[in-house]
Amino acid sequence: MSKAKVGVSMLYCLGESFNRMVKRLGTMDTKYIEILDDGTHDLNKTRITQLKEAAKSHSLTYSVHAPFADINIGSPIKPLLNASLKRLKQSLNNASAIDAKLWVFHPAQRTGISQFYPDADFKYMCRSIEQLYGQAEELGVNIALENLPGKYWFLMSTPEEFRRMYKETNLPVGITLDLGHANLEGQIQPFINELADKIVHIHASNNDGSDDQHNGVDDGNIDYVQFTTSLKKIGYDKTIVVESIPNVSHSIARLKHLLV
Ligand SMILES: [Mn+2]
Repeated sequence: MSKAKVGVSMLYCLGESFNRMVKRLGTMDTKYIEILDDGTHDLNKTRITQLKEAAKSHSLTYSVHAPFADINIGSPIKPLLNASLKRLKQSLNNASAIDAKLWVFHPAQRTGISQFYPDADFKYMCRSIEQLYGQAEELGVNIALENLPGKYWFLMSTPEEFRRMYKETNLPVGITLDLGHANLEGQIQPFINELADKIVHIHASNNDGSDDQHNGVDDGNIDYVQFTTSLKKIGYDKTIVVESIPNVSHSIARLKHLLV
């Protein structure tokens, strides 16, 4: 029986040097690695070569998390929107260069002036998704949009918003279900119930429901016993990546255990 593949995001070591992160790759308790193309770990030619070598020596399968710091695919400010798209397209090229199986990106964030232009951010976001999807298709990279919490001003916190995006773009963009984000909105079960066939990737961490704390999977009010049971029920056989900051190896072991 095919089952979910447990991976890990290298987000937790973003504060270290890129070279130190690369050295860790062969020592993780999984071959499914999510590389964060952001901050001081932004990818370039040299780093792409390093990652390809690591993948070859350790038989790693990569996904890439797009940059998200100061990026907004729904910005109403044209030059800033263009700057976001330029950086994201570069990241798509990077994902293709390291043979990443998936590229994960964040939705639009409302701004201080959004209230004056009702719905504009959603529409800009849909146009941006079309552009990114077009380039991803040319490169042969799969892309998946992540749910983010509404409480931090992001769009796409509910299944309804994903359905609307599908209606407006008519594109088969996948969903990365971030459990920490969904927990802040009480939306874990709704996503599983309503959009199971669209979920191609999962981010796993835990929190107490008040903030996106990125705790290890046992530290918070997300019930991972219940969640992994429902994953098995829907026959989920794709990746579930630990995106906690502390307790990374414990979280990997725990998920592997629960998903047996
Ligand atoms: Mn995430």
